Amino acid sequence: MQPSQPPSLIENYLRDDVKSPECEDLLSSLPSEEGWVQTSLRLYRGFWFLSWLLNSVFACQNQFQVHPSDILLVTSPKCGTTWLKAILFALLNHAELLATHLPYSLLPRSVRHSNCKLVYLCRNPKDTFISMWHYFNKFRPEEKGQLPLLEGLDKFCGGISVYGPYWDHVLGYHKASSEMPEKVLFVKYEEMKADTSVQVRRLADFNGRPFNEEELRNGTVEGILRMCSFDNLSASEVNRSGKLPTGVENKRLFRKGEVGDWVNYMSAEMGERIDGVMEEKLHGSGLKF
Ligand code: PAP
Repeated sequence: MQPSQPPSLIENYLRDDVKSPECEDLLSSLPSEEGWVQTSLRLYRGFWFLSWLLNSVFACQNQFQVHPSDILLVTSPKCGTTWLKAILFALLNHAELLATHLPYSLLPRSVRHSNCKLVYLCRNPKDTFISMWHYFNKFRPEEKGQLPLLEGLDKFCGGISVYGPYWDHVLGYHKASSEMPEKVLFVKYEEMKADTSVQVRRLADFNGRPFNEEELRNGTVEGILRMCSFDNLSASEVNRSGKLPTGVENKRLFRKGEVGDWVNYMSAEMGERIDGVMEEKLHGSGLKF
């Protein structure tokens, strides 16, 4: 007999019935919306989740115990997790690194109340939206075709995206970083692209392991930049042919890695719609994209 395999991420995207009896009642009481692929999204404490992932969210909230020396990488989907994970992995001398998309308000208690550090990476919402649209289209069944871009835009601007509303995700960590800068480092993808070297040194300082004179002289920073560059990571064998434990092919995580790619897909008016929503939602926060 074949041991039963857990469903792959792709299979999960196509089914809606992965629930434990314990949370079935809770799940069915949550507001629901049609998702970007095939399965529905559920609104849980102000954020939209893939139905089949909520079990793991509950388990993580209830059981995850962080170690005070842990560093957690947090992102909203498609903001550059893969890139920053590689950089932090190099900075931490190849230590295991935890990464999550959970909103700040839904982080396990042990994370919020311990001395562990969080690095939060966000990205211009227009590029995030386009990256997300491409990514989820890859999981849609052939008969459904691509999600029409305008339909995706309506969802994104209405806050209905995985771990969205996007603005609430970003605002949660922006506020936490303003209040506890020693605990939460707030980083923008665009700043990383503009001067990766400066940001890598900022990350090292935040992690409490600044580069020493010798490392600065012998090109350690430049080595990390080269190793973690889009070209190098996307060309590596493991990323061309490997898969994540979820079943997603690593190559799906590398598309273009550029700033401003949204102009190749959206009209100026569509871009202004996202700008308008973000301006309204971020008003008074001091955060701008
Ligand atoms: P995830 O949410 O599925 O984990 P994540 O890694 O956060 O995805 O984001 C993927 C984006 O980061 C892709 O952007 P794009 O669709 O606009 O191209 C991907 O190309 C980009 N990316 C991946 N690696 C790098 C890198 N080394 N440098 C810059 N951007 C990168």
